[in-house]
Amino acid sequence: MRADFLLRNAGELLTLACGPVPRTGAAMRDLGSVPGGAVAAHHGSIVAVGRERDVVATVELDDDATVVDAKGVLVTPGLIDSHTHAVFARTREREFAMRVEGRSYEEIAESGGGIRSSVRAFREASEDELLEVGRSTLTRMLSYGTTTAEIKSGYGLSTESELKALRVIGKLGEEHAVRVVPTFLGAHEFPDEWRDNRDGYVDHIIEEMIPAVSAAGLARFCDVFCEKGVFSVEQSRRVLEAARAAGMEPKLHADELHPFGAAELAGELRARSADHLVCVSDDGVRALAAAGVTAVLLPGTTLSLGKSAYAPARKLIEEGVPVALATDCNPGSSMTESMQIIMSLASMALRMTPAEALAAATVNAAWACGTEDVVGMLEVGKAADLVVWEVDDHRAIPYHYGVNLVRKVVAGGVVVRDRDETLVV
Ligand code: IZC
Ligand code: ZN
Repeated sequence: MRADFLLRNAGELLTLACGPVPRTGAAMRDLGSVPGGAVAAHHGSIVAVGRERDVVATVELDDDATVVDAKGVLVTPGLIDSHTHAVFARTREREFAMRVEGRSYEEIAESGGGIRSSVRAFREASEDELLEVGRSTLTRMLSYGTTTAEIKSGYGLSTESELKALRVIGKLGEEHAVRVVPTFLGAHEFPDEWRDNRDGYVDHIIEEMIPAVSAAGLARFCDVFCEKGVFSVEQSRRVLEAARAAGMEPKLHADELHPFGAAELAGELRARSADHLVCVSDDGVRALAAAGVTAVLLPGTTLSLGKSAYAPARKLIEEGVPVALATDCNPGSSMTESMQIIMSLASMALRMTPAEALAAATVNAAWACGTEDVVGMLEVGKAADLVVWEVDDHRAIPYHYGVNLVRKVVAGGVVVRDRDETLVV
């Protein structure tokens, strides 16, 4: 077996390749540990993984192969950020400061700020300007260990501007080392011109936007902000059923700010994921478990909005719901690119064990954004997307928080980030 890439001398290699996908219950703590591990790849795909002597005996290394010495530290799959709004025109730190002084996210949205202020800026921005912001956001994600990111549209809210968003997301995926999964979120908010005719906007999404997005082949998933004051359960159902008929799989922003029956709808529709779930009802939890819908938890948003109640992660795991984590990276309610701080919050605020947090940021996140055939685990045939950490124990990732513990990032068998090279002292 030929190889053009070899990572050797991992103190501990966590493959996550140790069970069915997505992972539920106690299996979320199995990390597929290989002491003294190695990974070999050819043209970006893993051809051998396991104990170093077995890997080295299996492969024939090209003369000019890249060889990475992990020097005895922890190596994991690349992290996967399964819920982001990473393509936007402008940040909204003004609103953040207003929230710190006591205004709520919903009050700010009602008075013309919030998503609608992002929409006004987005519609004016050129594709090149948006690409520039998207590139720097993805590059920051990569430096924190993220090698796959889902990105939603949803700041255009007209056919033309939603297509612009999805074209930018598609271009980022082609040119950037981070793998990108595109999601259509035309049902993110009611734009100014449709505020007095909300059902009319829902019809417009179904009759115009979904067919246009589907014809252009620009989105894998369709998402809806199903929330009090935004899209009702009935409106969300209509949008997601139309999207599914047009070839896009459903996802939902569900029960973030109020118990709203959105998780129940996610179960009914057998959506790929229900995200946020801070206010999910017991019936909603059971509906997710019964339908096998993945809960994507976004504790960075709860922290950033200054709320004290977090999503019921323990209850979700105990009821058998697969749990994933994501940043929700967006200018309004969670301005971070770091899956490491999200893993810290998962342990500190959601009481997820460090092992559960890692499974939720890799294998289950891959499932949540439909990339489980390619990434999320280290096994033959999967992409050689890896993180070489500064630490030798996975528990140190959530424990040592607010700093970047990533030493090297490998995407498709190429070293795309190398802190060792940039250190001057
Ligand atoms: O820009 O505020 N919650 N969507 C749903 C967001 C937050 C993004 C934003
Ligand atoms: Zn979101």
